[in-house]
Amino acid sequence: MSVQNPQHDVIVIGAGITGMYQVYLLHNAGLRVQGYEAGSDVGGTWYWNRYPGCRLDTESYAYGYFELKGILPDWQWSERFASQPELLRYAKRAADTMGIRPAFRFNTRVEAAHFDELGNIWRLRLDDGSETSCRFLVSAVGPLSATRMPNIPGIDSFQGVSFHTSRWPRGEDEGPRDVDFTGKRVGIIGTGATGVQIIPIVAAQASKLHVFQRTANWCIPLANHALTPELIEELRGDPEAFVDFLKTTETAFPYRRSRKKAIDATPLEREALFESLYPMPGYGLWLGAYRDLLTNKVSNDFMVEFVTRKIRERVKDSRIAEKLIPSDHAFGTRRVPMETNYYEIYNQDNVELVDVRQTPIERVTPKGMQVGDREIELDVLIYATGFDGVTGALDRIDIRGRGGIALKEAWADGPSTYLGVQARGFPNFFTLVGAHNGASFCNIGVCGALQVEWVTEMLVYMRDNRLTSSEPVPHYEEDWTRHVYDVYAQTLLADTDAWWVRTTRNPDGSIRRRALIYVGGAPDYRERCAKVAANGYEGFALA
Ligand code: NA7
Repeated sequence: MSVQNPQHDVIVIGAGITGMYQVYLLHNAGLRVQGYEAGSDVGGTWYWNRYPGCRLDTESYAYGYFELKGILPDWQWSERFASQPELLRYAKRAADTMGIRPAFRFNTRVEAAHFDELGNIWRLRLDDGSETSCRFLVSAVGPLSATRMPNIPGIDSFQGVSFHTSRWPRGEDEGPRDVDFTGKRVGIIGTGATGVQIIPIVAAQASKLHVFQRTANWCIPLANHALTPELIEELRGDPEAFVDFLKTTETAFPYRRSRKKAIDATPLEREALFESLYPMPGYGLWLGAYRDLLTNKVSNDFMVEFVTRKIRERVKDSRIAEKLIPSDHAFGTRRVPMETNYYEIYNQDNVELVDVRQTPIERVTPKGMQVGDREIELDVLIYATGFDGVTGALDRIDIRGRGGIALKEAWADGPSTYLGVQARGFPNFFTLVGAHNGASFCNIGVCGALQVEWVTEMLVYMRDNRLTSSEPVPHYEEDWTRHVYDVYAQTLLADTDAWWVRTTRNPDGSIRRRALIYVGGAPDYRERCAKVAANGYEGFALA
């Protein structure tokens, strides 16, 4: 392999919606681009997560960038919050329309990517043992794709059926393979967004469902409903204008926070606003209420008091209700799971909430779960235990930059990046919807695509100006990284564990949390990126 001539101009890892769009735009720009994808087809999140109940918690018509931008002009969403089969159909149709499948190699995992300093190229090793190379390496591996199995002794000894929600057995079409829970004793570990989606579905079928909860979450109603073209028109209007509106909101969800602070409202005003938002579809309560929700504990407590009351109203047994009320984090400081009849299932005789914070799981046994001195017998055990968030998928690839430094080591104390796009020591390596960039705490359908467009423009600029190397200037990276951590520290999120935080213990026992996302708002982020581009990619050393 010639050092000067890599096999490809650009390699994109991942064929989720972001990676698909990246390959499409780079190919259209005339670059030689190759994609690799571990799955057998496109779709990313919607390819892997096929558990029953899996669906969007973003409004479909706000998430569907390919439809909004005219790539799929005739696409018709059937529900306000689309289900996984519909989303996978959407991704596949978009792939067909963009014609990007031939540019991808499927069933292929990138195992290693090493930067060759002499040749200024990235050399990749694939899981079939073959090697390839590129000038620019773009990660589109997704912030929630590295499945996390819990470290519970005896996991392999279980003799029933068990799987992680994001490795659900695949059906022949776009959906999950049917697993019949009728008459079965089922255990589900985890009560995050995934657990809260699947639990009511299993509860409707199983003879007995044990929900193993470690941390209660603040859940609010999804209020999903069917959509017609007329309703979409009414809710959204002109697609172009709608994208422009989404770009002005903090997270590209179709909500704008009230300009008012909760502490400045009267109790009656607050109650009226919360009551009006609670039954509404989507994230109004989290993203559309008072603007000091995530910065002022007193204001947050008003919301906590309100949602607490709702949980108590919905769960009949007060002892169970108290267990379902979070006691360790403020409202909205972790992803708020969106639920459909979630709290009501705890009124059913066939459902038991097992508080594994109070009585920890000892081990998985051949017959079920040992919790304290009790063995709970199960036929099916479902791990809704989440992901190694944001950096997890990159940690699983042996990525080495200048001097053979591993990315995982370079980021051992938390990511250090410039704009969340590039990191010093890893020239020509770009991360989409990755650590510290504004697309990772956002409606990824839109923010991921906007980031793809920005990266495309940068790579085209480099090509047109005969530039073959890009790497952050140290002090720009330091300033950005400090800014990311500072902004995070000013919010109530800073005191809470979530998939977007890396939590470690200092030698003195104190807890250290490093944010993996940027919470300064998507408009702020894009404005910074646009300014950097307008100034000839200021802060990137281009050569
Ligand atoms: P999450 O939100 O990370 O939730 C994982 C859940 O699994 C959470 O309740 C965890 O409890 C629980 N968990 C993990 N390990 C264990 C062990 N060992 N014992 C008991 N419970 C455990 O992942 P999701 O898949 O639900 O959602 C991810 C995102 O996807 C979501 O935010 C949306 O953006 C889409 P913990 O809270 O850690 O105590």
